[in-house]
Amino acid sequence: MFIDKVKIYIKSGNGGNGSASLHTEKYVNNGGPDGGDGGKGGDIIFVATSAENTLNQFHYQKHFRAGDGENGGRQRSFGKQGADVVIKVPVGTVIKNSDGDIIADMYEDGRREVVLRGGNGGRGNWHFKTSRRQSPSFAEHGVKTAEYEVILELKTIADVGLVGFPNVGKSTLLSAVSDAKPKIANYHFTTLSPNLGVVKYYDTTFVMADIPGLIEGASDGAGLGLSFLRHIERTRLLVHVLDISGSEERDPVSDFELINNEIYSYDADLKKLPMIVVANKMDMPDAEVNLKRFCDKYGDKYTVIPMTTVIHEGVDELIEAVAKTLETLPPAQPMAFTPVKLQKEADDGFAIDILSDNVYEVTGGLVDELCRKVNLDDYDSFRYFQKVLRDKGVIAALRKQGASDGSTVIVGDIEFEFID
Ligand SMILES: Nc1nc2c(ncn2[C@@H]2O[C@H](COP(=O)(O)OP(=O)(O)OP(=O)(O)O)[C@@H](O)[C@H]2O)c(=O)[nH]1
Ligand SMILES: [Mg+2]
Repeated sequence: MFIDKVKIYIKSGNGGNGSASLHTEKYVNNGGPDGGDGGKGGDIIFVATSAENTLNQFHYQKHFRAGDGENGGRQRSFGKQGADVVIKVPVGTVIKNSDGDIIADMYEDGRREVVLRGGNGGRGNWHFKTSRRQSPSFAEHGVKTAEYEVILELKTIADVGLVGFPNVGKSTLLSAVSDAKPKIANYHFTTLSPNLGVVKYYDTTFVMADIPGLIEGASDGAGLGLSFLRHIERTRLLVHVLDISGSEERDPVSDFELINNEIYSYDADLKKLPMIVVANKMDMPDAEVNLKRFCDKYGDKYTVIPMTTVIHEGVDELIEAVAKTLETLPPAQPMAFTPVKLQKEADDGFAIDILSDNVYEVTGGLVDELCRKVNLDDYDSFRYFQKVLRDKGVIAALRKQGASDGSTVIVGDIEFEFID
């Protein structure tokens, strides 16, 4: 199993409610409001790690919820913050919303992105004490957060991508040039996920990825095709491995064309990637003849390196050719994108709609905020609500739109009569 695209569900913690406690003590009458603030909910944080190579862990766990903030208590005791949840993803994971817009590109090891913020805690009642309102018996509710769906897509980041028909010796090559230990066997599709290896060349290193599963029709999803083509996008150079002996009664020249065709029909931009050709299995019959035929056709266009990978012949030449070409190329770049945010920024705007004769509805961020803050069954609270409407210019705007004594005004869930 190799998962490189997965949908998961994330939710930051709710904010705790503020407390509406009134201080009581023996022999003290009306000690005043002492309700503490609710705690902030936990965040959902993604961290990139090179310790992971796949998104397989998300096959088992798809739901992530950060802790809720605790409610505030008496004696100004503050609610505890909810615990954050840290989700580790392999380097190269792109996080998208359900519309496919990019939220974050987890491009380098250790990169940390707060994708969802926990809801703020509600303020306790002592915040609302004024000279005229000595004992407010209401407090704010904490912000309740929503659950979001996000798509994780792994696009392996490597300097070099190894491509080629199944069984030509890609994994053998990766193990010969690097510290990677991929599985090697004499059948097709031995490799089921991109393996990464670090290749040393004097005092520099580069990362090589074995991109498996390319066959005819891969760009339409045949074989293991499409999912692996995704991993080629973020390489700087391709090494195309051929079984130059044609040992499986395949023609290396037409296989070369076939695989290139799949790569370029997946993404025409990939034509810009430089390509070095490895003519592998030079120890086998017919290799020399085929190599000549290949070079007659493509020798001018590509650097061709003959190799017998099983006995490490040609390894140094290949490493040198790759390292020298990489030196001439710009470093790998993160994707260019404008990040989107999952959560809307808080806004305190409002709009007024005239629903019918003398019925006005106020909507917008201000209303959402207000409705979470006040408990409208409570007289004090309702007074506070009216005051905010007045202070924020809602009452004036209503008047301007034609509201007068007796008009019906709808704000969120409540309906009241306009009194000028
Ligand atoms: N004779 C010979 N056999 C080789 C050479 N290189 C690799 N092989 C053999 O070819 C077979 C396939 O090698 P792999 O490295 O697994 O090939 P692959 O391209 O990774 O194949 P898949 O992962 O299945 O797509 C194995 O049996 C290797 O031992 C070589 O230079 N000469
Ligand atoms: Mg392999």
